[in-house]
Amino acid sequence: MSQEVYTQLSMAVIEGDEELAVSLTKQALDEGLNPLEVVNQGLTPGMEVVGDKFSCGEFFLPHLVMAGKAMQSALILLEPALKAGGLSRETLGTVVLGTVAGDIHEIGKSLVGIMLTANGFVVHDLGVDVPVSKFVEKVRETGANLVGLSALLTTTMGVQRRVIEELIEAGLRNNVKVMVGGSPVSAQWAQEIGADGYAEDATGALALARRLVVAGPG
Ligand code: B12
Repeated sequence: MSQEVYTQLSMAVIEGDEELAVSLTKQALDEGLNPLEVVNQGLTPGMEVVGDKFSCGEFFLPHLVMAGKAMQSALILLEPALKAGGLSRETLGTVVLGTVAGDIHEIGKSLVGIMLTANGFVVHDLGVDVPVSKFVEKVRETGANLVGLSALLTTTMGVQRRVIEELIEAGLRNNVKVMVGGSPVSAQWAQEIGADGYAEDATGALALARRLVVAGPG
């Protein structure tokens, strides 16, 4: 039965039908489905199709906007259940998170924030289109031990490198681990720019954050 709801949810995102995405998400929660599965098996596969259709010229910007709204509204509903499903009640670390300058993609970054918050991290989410200097200031202000940089565009990936350079310049790099993500980003890119790690999705981001914080500074 759950697979049917997931397929319908994917379709609702592909069609950019916010109302349907919201009502199906309510239904999924009422049926007691796992909220993370709703994200990973319903909403995200739909978004992948939207991206593919955009790449091949079948979809245009308004489709991305509508699909984005549908997924975001569904995520707002899922957020309390995702947070309640978290395991850790102790504070594991402090994270400064954001989508880098020039980039307004929000959904994946927010999902990473929800997963980290749910599992014991204090997250300072700076939002989207975040200037390099703002990441540095926030790390200094909060004494964060982790920075998460999201970039969804090949044209904004380079800003991740600039944040790392500015952290070095500010003398903060030895106190803070840097993790990077977003669809064009890879483990190889992370290594190339001197980040401490890369994760493909929000579950991976949580595992990585745990690993980096346990490893400690330096
Ligand atoms: C929805 C969407 C939009 C929406 C975003 C709405 C919103 N509020 O966020 C809007 C309409 C704003 C948009 C705009 C544009 N978009 Co757009 N967009 C997408 C789309 C279809 C889905 C992105 C998404 O939300 N996915 C769902 C989430 C859950 O997945 P995610 O973002 O990948 O995040 C996961 C992982 O990457 C990872 N992760 C993400 N961040 C981080 C951070 C850390 C630290 C870690 C560890 C992990 C991590 O975990 C997340 C959760 O699992 C993608 C397609 C794609 N395949 O990515 C295109 C895509 C990213 N967009 C694209 C483009 C070209 C654009 C525009 C330039 C279009 C235009 N002509 O204007 C503009 C750019 C605007 C800008 N300056 O930023 C291209 C980018 C091509 C490229 N390689 O550069 C893509 C790939 C589409 C395509 N196939 O061509 N877009």
